Amino acid sequence: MKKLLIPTLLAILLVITASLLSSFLKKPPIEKDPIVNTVRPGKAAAEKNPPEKTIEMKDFTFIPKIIKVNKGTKISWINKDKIEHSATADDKTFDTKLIREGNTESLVVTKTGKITYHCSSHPNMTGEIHVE
Ligand SMILES: [Cu+2]
Repeated sequence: MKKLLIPTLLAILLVITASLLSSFLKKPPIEKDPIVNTVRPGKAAAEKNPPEKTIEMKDFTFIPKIIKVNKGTKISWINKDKIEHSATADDKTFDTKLIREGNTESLVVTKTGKITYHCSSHPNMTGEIHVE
């Protein structure tokens, strides 16, 4: 009888462990926080319509030359010169490529910090974006 005790105890322990484990694994997923669900559509909408800033390319100048924006802002460059200009980040993180007269190129800034940029055709044509 004594010889059977240990294997029996082990078997019981195994059954308990297994049932605990399976009940843990079968646990339904935690219900989604309703706050998250109500926030989500608004957040998605905000991403679709981010705040916007427009920079003109006029007379070989970015106007305004320096802008301060919040992270997530959409920045658009519109070329008002007859000659093509680009907005090319000095560190190459972005490049609108050459923009023709009357055309616009946009991007959304996703990182904070200072971005300096220039026109690829006219290196003296420079601008700065300060992202907060
Ligand atoms: Cu240019």
